[in-house]
Amino acid sequence: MSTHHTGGNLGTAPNGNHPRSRPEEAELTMSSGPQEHAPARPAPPAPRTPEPGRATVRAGAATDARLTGVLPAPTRVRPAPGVRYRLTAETVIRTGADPAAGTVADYLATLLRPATGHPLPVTRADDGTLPPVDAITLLLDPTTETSETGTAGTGSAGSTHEGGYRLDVTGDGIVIRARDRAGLFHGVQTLRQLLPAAIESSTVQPGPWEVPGGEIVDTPRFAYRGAMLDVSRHFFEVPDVLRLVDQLARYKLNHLHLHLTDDQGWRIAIDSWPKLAEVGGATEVDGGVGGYYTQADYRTIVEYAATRHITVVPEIDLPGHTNAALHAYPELAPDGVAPAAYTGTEVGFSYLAVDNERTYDFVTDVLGELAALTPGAYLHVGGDEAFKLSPADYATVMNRVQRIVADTGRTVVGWHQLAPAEHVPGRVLQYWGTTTADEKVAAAVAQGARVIMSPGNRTYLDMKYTESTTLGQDWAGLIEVRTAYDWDPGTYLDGVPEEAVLGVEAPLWTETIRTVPEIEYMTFPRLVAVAELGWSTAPARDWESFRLRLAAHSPRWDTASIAYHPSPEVPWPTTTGTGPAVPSPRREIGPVEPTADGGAQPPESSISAPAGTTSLSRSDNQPSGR
Ligand code: TNX
Repeated sequence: MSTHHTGGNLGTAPNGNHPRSRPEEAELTMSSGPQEHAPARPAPPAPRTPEPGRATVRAGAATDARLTGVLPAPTRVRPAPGVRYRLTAETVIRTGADPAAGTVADYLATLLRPATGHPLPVTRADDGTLPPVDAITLLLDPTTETSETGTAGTGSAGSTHEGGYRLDVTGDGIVIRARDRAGLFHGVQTLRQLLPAAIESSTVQPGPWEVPGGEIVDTPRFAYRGAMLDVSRHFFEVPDVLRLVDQLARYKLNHLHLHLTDDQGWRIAIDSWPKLAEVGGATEVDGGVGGYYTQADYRTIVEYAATRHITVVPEIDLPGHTNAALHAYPELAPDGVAPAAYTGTEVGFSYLAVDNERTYDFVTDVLGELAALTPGAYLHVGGDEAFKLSPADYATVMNRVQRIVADTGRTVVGWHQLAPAEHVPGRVLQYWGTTTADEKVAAAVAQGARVIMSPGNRTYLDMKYTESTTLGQDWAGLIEVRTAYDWDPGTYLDGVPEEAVLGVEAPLWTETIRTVPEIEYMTFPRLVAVAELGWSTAPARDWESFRLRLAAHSPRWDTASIAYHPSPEVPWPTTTGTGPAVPSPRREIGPVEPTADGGAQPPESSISAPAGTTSLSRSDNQPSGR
């Protein structure tokens, strides 16, 4: 494609008109029996508009339904009907002797204390003995079996993959076991969903805090499960990014790709080239003031993400999408002349001088500083839409860029247009096409490249849900929840077998997105669909099951004030008339969760919508039949 046109009315916000629901899930009609793979078949299906008489079921049934409602669907769920553990003021959180479990235990305590009001002291069983009763126990155990023969382990990383866990709930207590800390952390996210939705409240709620009895054994299908935020087209402050990190963690995503540079703004301070951020970061789409992360800001994001077992993947988009850099340093421009700052939304017009050694000094310095700031394995170098460069010039510059990345010791990631550049060991192509065949990608895979699947018509979070979605674009199509869910990353692209698929990622481009509620509205529920594609294997991965689990899950978003698109494809719970759960975009927003060191974290700063942002009535904000 040569251009992308920005759809949507800038300056509008996905405000209000969200499905209204109780903060508790007791009215859901989902029920569960003692089935294996129960998430695949919760029955009977919840009606879209339950009649009043059907709207209430036993609280105990609601508790049981939570076990089969986990998102993303676990590998195996085995309910113990009628068994429950009740978290009380006496409950303690215990770890085994391995101190590494302590940070996860502290994190769990900070998640559970605000709503329960219980002290939940964290203790360590130095002698390695299991706690007797009334405890949540987190055990790091290298012998933990977290996969199921025949159902898991078909993914690229196999069944021994990092991040699996098992969770056992009996009347006496809860035990989470994992081989690694990521696994314990994922088990904690599952436990969180087994508690009533009121656990998401920041103030003390009455409870009771019952967890359904049973056993979950769970392991991820793919090693890489990610989301991308474009902070170039519109800049987002650190607390906004941390809030997104918390939301990725809920769904066991483990990579946050930050699109740090583009034509409209350079967003990361580079000490050796200071004008990149100072000059190149001073604007954004539609002429806002932009901004950039200091290196300390960037470290804050990286470290916060690490406490959530999320790896930051920084992207410097080369050799196109570089107008902001050329504006700051005209010596990098092919004609040596500084272009004006760019605040529009066209693509493909800018590129670095190919035959000028300063270009390679710049790339070496920038990627060197970024590598020093980034503990993760990947450096993303863009590579997309350099329309004005000949294939030969493109290959010249990107071959050198790939070698520069290799010299930093990192693994190169690029958008799939990088495929024709020479193969370097381990390199990763991010597929964002809208077809299911790409010969160049298949050829690169035959040479050993791996692929992150981000099909534009399935995973792009900036695509509109329907024609009437006010935000977003539609060049790759309209993406309702089922479209985002109903495909298989392991078989999607010709010539790219499952073994070559590193994982999945949902990118959010922000030409039309300016506020946190707007990010969330476009992200949810679609991000959860992509998370389940990355985590779950068939038969647990199933659309009918997924839409019911989403519906049952939504009171958590309401309680945590997370905005979402109330898709008519999902049978959301009935309303109780208490008013929209999602406040106006003018409200103050910070990270949604406490810090890992146990301290409750107030928002470090706040965001508010730009002047002129208005609420609107959106025809797609009301599911039909409500
Ligand atoms: C394509 S996806 C782009 C971005 C735009 C996006 C808008 C990709 C590698 N390039 O520059 O922001 O479409 O949907």
